[in-house]
Amino acid sequence: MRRDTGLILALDETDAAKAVKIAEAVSGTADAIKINWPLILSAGPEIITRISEISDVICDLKVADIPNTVRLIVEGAVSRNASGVIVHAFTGEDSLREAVSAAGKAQIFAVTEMSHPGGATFTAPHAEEMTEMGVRCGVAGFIAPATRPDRIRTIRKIAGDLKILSPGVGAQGGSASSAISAGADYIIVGRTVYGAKDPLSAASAVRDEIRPLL
Ligand code: OMP
Repeated sequence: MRRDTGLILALDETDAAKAVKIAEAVSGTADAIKINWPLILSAGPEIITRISEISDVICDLKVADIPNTVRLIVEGAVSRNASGVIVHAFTGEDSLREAVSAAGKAQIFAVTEMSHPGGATFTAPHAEEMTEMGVRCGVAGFIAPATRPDRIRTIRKIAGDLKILSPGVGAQGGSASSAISAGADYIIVGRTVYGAKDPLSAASAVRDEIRPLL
């Protein structure tokens, strides 16, 4: 995945035609487009391949299962041309290793601490351990919360050179520049961009905010 702008668009738009239009408009300004269940459930899994014709695609399936099921899901995403897949780390080392193995050349990103308030209850107390485990398992990077930049700083110390992708900017209250300054490589932004009247100018505003910090 390139790092020209440091912006990843979270395309949680459920109208498939609108989603494709937004992807086309924003693709030059975002380094990748992240697709989650809302769009996959409304448009069908073919949307992964369709968006991959426009941009690198990260499939945010938040896979959390036994190793065999993890493999089947990751293979299903990669065979549709996903460049990356987001999985949960709390399932443990065997499931995480299986995800990395099933991904082949695609990249696995493991969730450490989630960005919403509930993320502080169960994920935060184990985020450091989950990051250490991710490093051992060979993941490409981690998801860490833009809503708590101090936690990005902590996770960065463990993650070393691995990527940190950080959601929670805008609609969830986090700041893009604070997350990048704390050690994130990419900012994941959804509603602030795809929900804007002009998604390209909203994406450009985030790009311009973080450009001096990359
Ligand atoms: P907005 O809040 O609309 O910017 O969207 C954030 C996107 O990042 C959504 O697609 C979430 O599912 C995703 N996300 C989080 O918000 N918090 C997390 O802790 C992890 C993710 C994620 O894995 O991408």
